[in-house]
Amino acid sequence: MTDNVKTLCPYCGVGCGLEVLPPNASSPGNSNWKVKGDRAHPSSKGMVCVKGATITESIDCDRALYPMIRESLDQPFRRASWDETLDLVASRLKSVYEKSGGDAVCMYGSGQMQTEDYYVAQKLLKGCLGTNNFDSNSRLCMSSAVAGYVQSLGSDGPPCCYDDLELTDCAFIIGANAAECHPIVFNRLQKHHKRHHDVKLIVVDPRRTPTAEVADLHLAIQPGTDIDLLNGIAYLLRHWGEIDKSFIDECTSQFSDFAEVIQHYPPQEVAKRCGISVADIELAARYWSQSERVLSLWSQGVNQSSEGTAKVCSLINLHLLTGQIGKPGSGPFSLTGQPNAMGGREVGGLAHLLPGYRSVSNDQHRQDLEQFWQLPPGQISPYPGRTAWDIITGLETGEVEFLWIVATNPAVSLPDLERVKAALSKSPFTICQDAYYPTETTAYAHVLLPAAQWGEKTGTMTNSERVVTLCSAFRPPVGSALADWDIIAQVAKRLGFGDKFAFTSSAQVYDEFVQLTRDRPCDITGLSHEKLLTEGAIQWPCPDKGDISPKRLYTDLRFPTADGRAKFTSCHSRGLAEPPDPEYPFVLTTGRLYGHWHTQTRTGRIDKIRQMHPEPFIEIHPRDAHKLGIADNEWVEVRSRRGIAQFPAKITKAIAPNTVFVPMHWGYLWAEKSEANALTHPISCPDSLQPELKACAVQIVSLAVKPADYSSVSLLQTRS
Ligand SMILES: Nc1nc2c(c(=O)[nH]1)N[C@H]1C(S)=C(S)[C@@H](COP(=O)(O)OP(=O)(O)OC[C@H]3O[C@@H](n4cnc5c(=O)[nH]c(N)nc54)[C@H](O)[C@@H]3O)O[C@H]1N2
Ligand SMILES: Nc1nc2c(c(=O)[nH]1)N[C@H]1C(S)=C(S)[C@@H](COP(=O)(O)OP(=O)(O)OC[C@H]3O[C@@H](n4cnc5c(=O)[nH]c(N)nc54)[C@H](O)[C@@H]3O)O[C@H]1N2
Ligand code: SF4
Ligand SMILES: [Mo]
Repeated sequence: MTDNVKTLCPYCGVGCGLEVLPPNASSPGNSNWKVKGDRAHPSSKGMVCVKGATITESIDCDRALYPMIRESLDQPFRRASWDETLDLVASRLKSVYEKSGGDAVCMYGSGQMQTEDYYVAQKLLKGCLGTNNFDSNSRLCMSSAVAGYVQSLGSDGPPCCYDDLELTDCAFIIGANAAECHPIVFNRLQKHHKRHHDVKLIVVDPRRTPTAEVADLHLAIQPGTDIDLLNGIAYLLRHWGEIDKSFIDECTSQFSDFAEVIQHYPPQEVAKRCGISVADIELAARYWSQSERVLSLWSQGVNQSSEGTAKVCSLINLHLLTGQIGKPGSGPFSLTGQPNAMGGREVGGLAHLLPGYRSVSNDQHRQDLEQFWQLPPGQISPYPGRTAWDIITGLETGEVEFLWIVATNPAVSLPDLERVKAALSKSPFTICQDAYYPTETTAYAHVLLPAAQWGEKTGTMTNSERVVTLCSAFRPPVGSALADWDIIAQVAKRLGFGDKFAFTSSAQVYDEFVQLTRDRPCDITGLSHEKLLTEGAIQWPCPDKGDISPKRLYTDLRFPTADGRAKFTSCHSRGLAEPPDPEYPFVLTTGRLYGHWHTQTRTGRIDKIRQMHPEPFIEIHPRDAHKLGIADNEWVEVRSRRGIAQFPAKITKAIAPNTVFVPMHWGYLWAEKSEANALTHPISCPDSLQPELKACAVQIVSLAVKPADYSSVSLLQTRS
């Protein structure tokens, strides 16, 4: 291939279009593929951040090249052929299924799978095997946003689009560090903010992040007090009469319950609970009331909480109270984390969902799927399958006997890691299907399946603003790696479902899937690989018949609920699941850095990015450091009820007092005793079942010097 190839950045949910340029024949020695932003892409208009710009530098480092198998975890892997490996996987799955039923089988996937990969997995697990035990790392990421949208608006699906970033009068960013985590979304917003002095930017975050740095108002609330703040703003708006009465009357339900709840949030009370001033709460409410168009943006500071869904609903309540939805420049806009977290939702990639924004608990929805997949009536289970954490507890009890992990690295990213690792060690049979080797999780696998990754397979992904982009292959897979959908389909064929998995290309998989979206909120019956290739990225809804759809959802102010009205879902604040106490006096929060992507399988192998973020660290407020007698760069041990970790201290006013911050990126392969999740707990939101990865109680002890046995390993250094 010699022409430039258009594709999508495979990192974050912003979904920037990329153009890949073939290695330059005229400059020998430079054999790398290069990328640049695709100016024609509607979401990013040619912009990229450091991660997108350096993506090709990692595509040949430490790849998983061949299938590998071993009898038990204490043995070395041996290379095997695809035939031998797939036969082993299929026969093991079959014997577990026959002995213990479908519920002993689990697949744990990822928002980094393409839509086609996801679809084939849903058809095999939820359809043919009749188990809903497919969950993905979106459980740790977007499931509170999904549950909140469904409860408040009747359906999942962010109603806004990126053009709203340039049309808003007030951006309310809560629990998101967009400058580092959604850089191109943030660029667009920041340009608009700079250009128009009357446009306001409010940031709610216990840390003074680069996002908060440029805000007109930074509300550095104590972790877990978001609902207090949101209800407090609602209290003031109502008190001042700054609410949209006709919108409330005509387009919403349950307002009186909400009015009752917010009465309990007067500003003095809220200020005390949140640890901010009354004046700042009033200013935030003023910005809301004085702005014609308010756009709120959120991510994990809201979702990763034991009251995540309630936080999302409380935020949407503010939009309903002020009629800030369904019009340009306004609305509640969740920023999706992974490149295809949205596609995963379309295709039903969580344990309670089915393709086409359907739910396993809905009789009609199951019937739709059973007919479409030509399965016997009653084949699909009406009960949600195991969530990510339930898979771990299922390994503990022995109920899970077959675990297939695809495109995620749970030995770093799940909470309470010691428990996770102990459970994985007990697993009778684990498959790790990854593009890289080793990862922290491959140590717990019996079978390694090498996956073709970005650039080596063609498929689709959907970004935060519902834009679907075709990610085209531009080079063959390394070694004998295969596309994820193909691997899953080959196992399905060996299980006797050949007629249902006779796909010969991912384009065929897509054609089948889109039929399942007909007349659903995420209707994409008008899309195909061919169309996306010739016309470029396209936003949904995109039906194959009827009018061109609007860029925004709910512009007619009708909502997909039973009565067509959006619902006020009133919630009281419950606070943190594990609040600090005298023994564990600090709240640990965790998150991301600009250059690194999650568990570093790619960014850890890129020099430029390693130089940007060479080592893990812990942020501590100067007041707390003083009390603990800790100087900048001194080593500390952080202990929670579940585990320990050690870091050099970074003493900074950027973190609120009583709160400390650790980045999530360092698993045990990259630095010793530096895992944020050694400390976190698995308690989750009762509605979304998303764990509270953003807060746990810890104590901090000075070590003064670097522990003698510490090594910031780096795979690259140890291997070269
Ligand atoms: N550079 C980079 N970008 C990424 C990723 C990456 O790994 N690296 N990953 C992608 C993915 S999958 C995701 S999900 C997104 C995540 O994107 P974000 O959610 O923006 O990122 P985080 O750093 O996890 O958390 C955001 C902020 O939540 C704050 N926070 C903690 N507790 C609370 C609280 O109780 N209330 C409030 N209001 N805020 C709180 C933290 O201080 C933190 O600054 O990023 C995506 N983009
Ligand atoms: N403490 C704490 N923990 C967190 C979070 C937090 O904020 N704090 N955030 C949570 C969130 S929001 C998320 S999204 C998760 C992310 O956590 P993970 O999903 O565990 O992180 P990644 O490093 O992105 O793992 C993706 C894996 O897929 C592999 N891969 C890449 N491309 C392909 C492909 O095409 N096919 C296959 N089969 N494999 C591929 C990569 O090599 C990598 O091993 O972490 C969660 N955990
Ligand atoms: S903003 Fe996100 S999608 Fe865009 S280049 Fe950066 S990591 Fe990739
Ligand atoms: Mo995420």
